[in-house]
Amino acid sequence: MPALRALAAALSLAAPLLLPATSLANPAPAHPTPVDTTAVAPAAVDLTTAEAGNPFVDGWYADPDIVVYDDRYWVFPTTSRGYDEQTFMDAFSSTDLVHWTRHERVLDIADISWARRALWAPAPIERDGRYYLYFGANDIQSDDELGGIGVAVADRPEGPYRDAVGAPLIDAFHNGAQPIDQDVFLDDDGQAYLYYGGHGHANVVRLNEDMTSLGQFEDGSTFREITPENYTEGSFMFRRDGTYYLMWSEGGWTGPDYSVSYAMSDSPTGPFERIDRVLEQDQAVARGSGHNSVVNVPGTDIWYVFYHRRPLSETDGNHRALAYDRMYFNPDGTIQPIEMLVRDNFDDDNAIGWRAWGEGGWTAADGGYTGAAPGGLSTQDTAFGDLDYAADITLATAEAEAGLAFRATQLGSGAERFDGYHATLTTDRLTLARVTGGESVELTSAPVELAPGETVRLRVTAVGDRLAVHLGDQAEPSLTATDAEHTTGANGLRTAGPDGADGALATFDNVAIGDPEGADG
Ligand code: FUB
Repeated sequence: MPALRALAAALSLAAPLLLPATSLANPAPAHPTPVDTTAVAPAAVDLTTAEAGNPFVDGWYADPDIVVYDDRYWVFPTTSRGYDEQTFMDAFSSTDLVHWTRHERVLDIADISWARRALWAPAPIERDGRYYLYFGANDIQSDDELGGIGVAVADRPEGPYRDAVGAPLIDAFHNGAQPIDQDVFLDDDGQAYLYYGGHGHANVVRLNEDMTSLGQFEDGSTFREITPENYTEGSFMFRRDGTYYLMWSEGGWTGPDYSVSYAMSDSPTGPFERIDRVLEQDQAVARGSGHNSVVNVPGTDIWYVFYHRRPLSETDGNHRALAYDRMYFNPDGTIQPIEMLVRDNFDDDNAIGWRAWGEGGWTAADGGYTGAAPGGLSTQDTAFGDLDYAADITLATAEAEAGLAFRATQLGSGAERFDGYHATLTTDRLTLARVTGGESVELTSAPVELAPGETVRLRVTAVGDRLAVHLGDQAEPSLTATDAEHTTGANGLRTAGPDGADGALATFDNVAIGDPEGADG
């Protein structure tokens, strides 16, 4: 990887400082070797989060349930629209959790005689070569209404799924549980279970081997209440090292505080005592994080949690997007709090979640994100105050400038199209500037020597009023400033070019922003 050749580490240095080339190298690619799509098991994908960016697919979706079928990961979500428009379900598949293929309308109410609306929370499972998809429909509020939990079946993961029964499998309230939000779980002994329930109550039922009829427990009962403390809906069951984990959502799904908690048990039927909340909103990243599922990468102890969340600037309850993050366990089996990381390496050749401002076009291709003349800004929907923000930057021309915008507000409003700060590189200068009312004012700068086509990692830390800019992996900042004018806002990528410039100005890669742990501000 080409490197920055020299840098004057601070304005006070008269001569440029020579840096070791290795200090400016891009971080090693986070992705494992390419996926062999002929394999029968998926690649052992080992990622810290959706490193190609969350949301990992485009569109409003919710309640994602992930399953592994042969060499592919499959995600089946709810279509997040008004109830009357929730009449079909799409699915997404991937071999590497990076590149996703959309499979449209794998299930449609046209193929379910009793379903009218509110097609919710698909739960997939394969048994004996047949693919089952459990779903809720009609959002019934009483036993007088037609609807509940149904099951559809297909010969292939991508469907089409057809109603297997011709009627709901569960069509009434039992133990106070609304028949919605099912999850299907097949235990090692061959016994399958459905966990389900809304309106604050959860039940578990046994499924017979045909997967399309309900069994009974030893005591002759069909519906066993397992409601844990704080339960709202969205139950999910998985097993690790012989322990059964029940996860569920708490709070209201349209609100910011929707969240995920869990219990552990020696038995698939509980009791399930609430241990802790593990996933919730982050004021800097997203709100309403909930209704999750979990996948274990086969043959490993790598686990991911898939969930939906609401971007910070969205207020419509149905504006829910799909995300995943890594899930880690403590030695005693308890689950560590899940961190919603913000990364984008553009390896999926898209920029979902980014919004461009200004006239310059932005293109995600060849694993990078390129801003074109006349320049502009592209932001993520975040609100970081204290932050540690970095990206690899490659200037396309000797006249281009490119950098990181942070604590950006008033987006699209002024000549600079935001208020906030930016750290910007040209081929001969590194500048830290404050933007207010569309006017950019330099706080500090230093000379650099950078050639078009060279890639350098630019990193900004901000802790309160202490701002610092680093080049490469240098411990000591190249620029520092103290400024308290802007306290929080979005992170963005910024380009500018001379009048009359044409074409690409700069390409960005490996974007990462988070809390400034250990940042020296
Ligand atoms: O997406 C429809 C409903 O919203 C789900 O069934 C609930 O869990 C909530 O996520």
